[in-house]
Amino acid sequence: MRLCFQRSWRAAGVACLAWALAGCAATRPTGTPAPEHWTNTLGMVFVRVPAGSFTMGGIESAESLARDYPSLEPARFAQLQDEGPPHTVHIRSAFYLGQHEVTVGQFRRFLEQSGHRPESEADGTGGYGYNPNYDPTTTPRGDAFEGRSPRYSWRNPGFAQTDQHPVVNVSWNDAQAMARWLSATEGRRYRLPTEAEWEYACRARTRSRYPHGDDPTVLAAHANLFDQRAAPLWPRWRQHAVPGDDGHAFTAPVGSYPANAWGLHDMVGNAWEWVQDWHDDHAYTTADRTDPQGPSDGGVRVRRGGSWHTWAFYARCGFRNWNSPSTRYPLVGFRLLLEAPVGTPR
Ligand SMILES: [Ca+2]
Ligand SMILES: [Ca+2]
Repeated sequence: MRLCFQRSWRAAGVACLAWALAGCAATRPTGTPAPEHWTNTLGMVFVRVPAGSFTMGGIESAESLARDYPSLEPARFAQLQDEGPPHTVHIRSAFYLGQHEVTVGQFRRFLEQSGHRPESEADGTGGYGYNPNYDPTTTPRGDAFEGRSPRYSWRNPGFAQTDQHPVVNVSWNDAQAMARWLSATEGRRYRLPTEAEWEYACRARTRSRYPHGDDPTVLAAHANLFDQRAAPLWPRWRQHAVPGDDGHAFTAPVGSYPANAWGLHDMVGNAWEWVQDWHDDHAYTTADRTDPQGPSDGGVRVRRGGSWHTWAFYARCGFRNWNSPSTRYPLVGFRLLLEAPVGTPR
C-alpha cells in the first residue's frame, strides 16, 4: 500500500486516482484539519469519519416548524413521529464514507466490470423519468414523473447527466450488488451505511437541521434542492421551492456545493441516498444505542437526505423516508461505506 501526503486533500484525491488500481490511502500531515481519504479501484474517494457519539433524531415543536416552513400546511408537522425520540447513539469504529454519491461514471464502470444488470433492465420494467409533456394530473397516482417505462433507467432519467452526476433510478438491491462486487474484487468490506452512520455523518457534530445550520432560506448556497431553477417545471409546487437559484433544475455534478465539516458533499440534496436499514416508525424507541443496525425485518428500506426535487423541510439531516428495495426513481441514488481499516486486504 502506498501512502500519499499532500498539502491539499483535493490534491491528494487527484494523486490517488493515478494509483487507483493499487488502492491508496491519503493522509494529511499531523495537525492539519482535513480528513484522511481513500480512493478505490473505480476512482471513488472515501473520507474517514471518526468514531464518536451523537444525538440521533428529535422532533421540533410545530410552532418553530410553522415559523420556518410557512409554505407547508400544519398537518405535515404532525407526521414526524418516526424521528423521535432523540437518543444518544455510539458509533464505536471509524469508517470511510463516500465523499460523494456514486456517480453515473462509477456505476457504469461497475456494470462493465461486473456484468451486473441493474434491476430496471433485468426485470424489463425500466424506471421513471422526466418528460416535459407528461401531466401528473392525468395519471391515477399523480406521480411527478413518467413511468415505469423501459425507456427510463440509470442510463436515462429523462434529463441530461454526465459521468460526474449522481446515478439515479437505481434500487437498493443494485446498491447491494455494487457493494458485494467491490468487496469481492478489492478484498475490503463495502456496504451501505446504516441509518445511524448516515445521520452521524450528515450532522458531522452539528445538532442543526442541516449541516450549515437551521435556516432553510439559504439552502440554495449549500445544496441542490427544489429551487427557483426547478420550480417553473412543476408550477403547482412553486411555493415550496427554496429561495434563490442553486444553478441546477435537475441533478448537479457531485461536489458542486460546499462539503460539511467532515468533508462530505451532497449529504443534503442532489440524490436521496439508500441506507442499509429497514424502516419502522418506532425504530428509535427500541433501537440499540451502540452501532444500531435497524429493525431485523421490514418491507421498505430507508433513504435519506433529500434530492434535487425535494423541499427544504424534507431534506433535514433527521428526516426519514423509505421505499421498497426494488424501487428505482430519478430522485434516488446512494453512497457507499468502506469499513476501516482499509490498509489490509482480507
Ligand atoms: Ca436545484
Ligand atoms: Ca444526497
